[in-house]
Amino acid sequence: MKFYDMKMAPNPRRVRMFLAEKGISVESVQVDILAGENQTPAYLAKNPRGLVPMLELDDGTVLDESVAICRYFEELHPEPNLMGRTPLEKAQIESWQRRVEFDGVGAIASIFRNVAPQFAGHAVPGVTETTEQIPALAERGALLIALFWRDLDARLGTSAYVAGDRFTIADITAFICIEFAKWVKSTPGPEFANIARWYAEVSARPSAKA
Ligand SMILES: N[C@@H](CCC(=O)N[C@@H](CS)C(=O)NCC(=O)O)C(=O)O
Repeated sequence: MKFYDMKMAPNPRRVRMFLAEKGISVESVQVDILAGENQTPAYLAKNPRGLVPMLELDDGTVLDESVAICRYFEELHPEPNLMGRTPLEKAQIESWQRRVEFDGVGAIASIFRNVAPQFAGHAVPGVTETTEQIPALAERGALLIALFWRDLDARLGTSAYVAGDRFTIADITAFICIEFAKWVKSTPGPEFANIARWYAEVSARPSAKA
């Protein structure tokens, strides 16, 4: 199998961190988005969405969503568990993971993709047609991320980790969200002490360097 990765990009990093937590190593191929390598005919033939990460299995089957790739490895290598054991725990972790992905990563992506000069005319990831940047979407992203930091801080004031009392995929998504927020200078401020406590702990994990 091959993992199509881009060292700098946030979504592939989520999967790398997940694999590092599990101690799994997979052959990887770097895809340079800025050079358009995700939009070559060869790449689009494998993954018509033109996105990274992508996992290609030995029989040619492709998985093209970060969390689906994580799910695949979770099923193959259940321990250490990152996606839940009981029906309730699985549902709770999924709920937090999705919430962080949509409300947090989505807001930062909305800022980044609508202001970063390198994505002018290419505001929507993967789309080969021209998609212009819309500054108002960046403004709304800034509004939404402020609400998200407030909510995440409240959560981490009553919970050791994002989805409960142990580290899970929801923490990986939230950690990558903060790393991504650095690119657009939208990280949570020092008033969010609970996020700061949690971020220091997660940053100290070896997988944070993946
Ligand atoms: N929901 C997807 C999002 C993937 C995504 O947006 N990937 C970005 C890199 S972080 C990408 O491929 N961008 C390609 C582009 O900008 O054309 C996932 O989590 O796998």
